[in-house]
Amino acid sequence: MKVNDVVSYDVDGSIAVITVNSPPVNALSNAVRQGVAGAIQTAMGDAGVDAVVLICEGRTFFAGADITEFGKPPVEPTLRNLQLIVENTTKPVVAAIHGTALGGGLELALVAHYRIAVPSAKCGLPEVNLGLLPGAGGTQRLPRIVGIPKALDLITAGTPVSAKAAKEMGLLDELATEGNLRADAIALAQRVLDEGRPLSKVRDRSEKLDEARGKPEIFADFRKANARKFRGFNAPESIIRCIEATLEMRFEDGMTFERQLFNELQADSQSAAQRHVFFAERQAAKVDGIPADTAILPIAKVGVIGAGTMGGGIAMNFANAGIPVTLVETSEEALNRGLGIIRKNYETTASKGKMRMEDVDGRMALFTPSVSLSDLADCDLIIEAVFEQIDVKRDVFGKLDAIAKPGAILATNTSYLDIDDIAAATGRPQDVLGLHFFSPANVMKLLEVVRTKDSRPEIVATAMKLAKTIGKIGVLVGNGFGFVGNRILAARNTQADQLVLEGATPWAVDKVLYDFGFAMGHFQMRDLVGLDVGWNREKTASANVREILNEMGRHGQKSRGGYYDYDENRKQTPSPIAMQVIEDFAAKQGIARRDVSDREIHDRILFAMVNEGARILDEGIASRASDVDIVWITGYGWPKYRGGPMFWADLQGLPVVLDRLKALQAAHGDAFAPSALIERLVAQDKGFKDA
Ligand code: 3H9
Repeated sequence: MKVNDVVSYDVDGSIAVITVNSPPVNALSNAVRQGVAGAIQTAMGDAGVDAVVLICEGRTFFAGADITEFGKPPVEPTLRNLQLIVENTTKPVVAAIHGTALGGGLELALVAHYRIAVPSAKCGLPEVNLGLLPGAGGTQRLPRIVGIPKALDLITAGTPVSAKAAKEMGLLDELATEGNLRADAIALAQRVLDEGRPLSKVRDRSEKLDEARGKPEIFADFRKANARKFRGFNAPESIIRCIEATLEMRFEDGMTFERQLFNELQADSQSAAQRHVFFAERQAAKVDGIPADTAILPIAKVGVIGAGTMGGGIAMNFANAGIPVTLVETSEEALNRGLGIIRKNYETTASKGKMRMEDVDGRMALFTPSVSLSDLADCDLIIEAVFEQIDVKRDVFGKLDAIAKPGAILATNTSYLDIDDIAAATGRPQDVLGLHFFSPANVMKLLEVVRTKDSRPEIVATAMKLAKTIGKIGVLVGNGFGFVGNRILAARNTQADQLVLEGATPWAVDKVLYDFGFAMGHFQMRDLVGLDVGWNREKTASANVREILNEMGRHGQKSRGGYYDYDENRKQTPSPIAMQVIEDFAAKQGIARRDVSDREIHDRILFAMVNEGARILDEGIASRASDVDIVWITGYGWPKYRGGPMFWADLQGLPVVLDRLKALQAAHGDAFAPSALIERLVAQDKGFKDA
């Protein structure tokens, strides 16, 4: 029997089965909550029903509250009221879980009297990733069922656990046979009835809480151990306070406290930013202008040219996804060095318990080393990661044109060069695109997929799909200097360099960015990456501070000196030598140094980035403002809780941004000339979100 469009009800023996089918992820929308509440009422009024199974169809159990309904007026029954209905039934309710029971979905399962899941299922409270805390009793019930230490880990990390782990920690009562969930859940409900088991309510349990009583150090230690990870984020501290409340308050008061802190987080700009990022990530995967039925090309074998840091890291991504890789270098020696580093990376991963040591050989077996480009003839995708120089790249592509099989995708990992120019070295520019990985390429999530004027839709669609296969967030960008990420970085570079010449110290610049929420400052990042990246030993001419530092052998962390000095443990201190170089260079340029305020550093750097992002958008190099945000969050450490540069600008209000840019232009020149897009949006009373 259909209760409404998304919920149905049927009876098997004396067990009622409530089935929810609300694609794509059975989020607990108004319709789902109303349907489930109606079905529970039907079961309670049905004299032939003794117990209830709550189960979902499609790919998953409830994936949580419906995020799209946040901020809208509540519709009854709210999730909490639905929970009261379920928890207080007079007939036992069994939650039957497959896929992922997440957030409000798991919180709903926690008010069922028993929980069963298939082994492939996962359970988690990921609200922290949205800048929230579980607001439907998760912070109060989870500690009562798994204990305080595990609840702290689970809720502040937000990472789901496997059904097996969930069973071991007491979150689940039983594991079902894969593919047999409905029948196993009905059987469990029947056993509960036959054995006269009680209507077990998690809220009434206290034994796991008792284990933690009198140990306040649990919370202090946890805060200390995670201080770095939680820095800047509001949600983790609110979560910890709610879990502390389980020891200090009665259940009902704990629920009120949780609600209060949830509401505070929900109203906060951090959560708005993190929810924006959630949808922006998914939006980035969608390619406008390419029909949904565009053929995805099979990628069964990949070739990577260059086994240096970048090439090796790129190659690992494919091996990690089980795709064989032919790795080409110019000499056996370079090849062996590259493969040695790859092996060492895997061994380190294994020693941390993140893969099995016995799997390292298997992973390595996916690599075919070669010193001949002709061995790439059978590859479906070939990625070039050689020296960043146009003639070198063109030469490689010219050779590939003669070797690669027809239809193979030819990709370059260039960071700045013109890919149309590279493609023109082949007779098949329609098969060429950019795959811009970020260092370390096996770790960083971002992949800029660069479409040229000729790239055919099939290779673009395939590259975007492939990004997901290898665990990356693919963002489609246009072919222009620095694409999206590095072009905005260039705008930041210009301002940061200029600021230190005018009077700021590199550490003052770094502190402003660190306090804004970046994991590290601008000059710290340069030192880490290496000042010599892109530096030309032959052509260097003391033309800027960076060149001079390089000429002095100060290449950054690896040479124990750059803008900072580093001790043997890579601990940094501001370098008086670098400072002297800056002052001397400023004098040579005739720049009179002055006091530069933190506000000036903040505004010049961040508004220059926003302005560049707007230009990129206006030129069509990025197709959505949210894509720019994703690039900077996943590739350059823009703090997630600030939603990316374009979201951040919208939050300030574009009229404010425009005024500030005009003031900066008057004081510091045309680098701040407002982008035409910002002028247009302000005139139309719109934000980047509407662009
Ligand atoms: C919460 O529960 C608060 C409560 O504690 C308190 C309340 C009082 N709502 O990721 P996918 C959409 S907070 C609305 O590509 P996958 C998503 O946008 C919530 N929509 O699939 C996408 O739409 P489209 C806590 C949602 O298979 C489509 O579903 N829960 C929601 O790779 C497919 O998504 C979470 O944070 C939602 N809750 O991964 C879980 N979830 O096709 C968030 C997804 O139009 N969700 N959509 O682009 C996930 O982690 C993943 O979606 C999931 C599936 C693992 C479930």
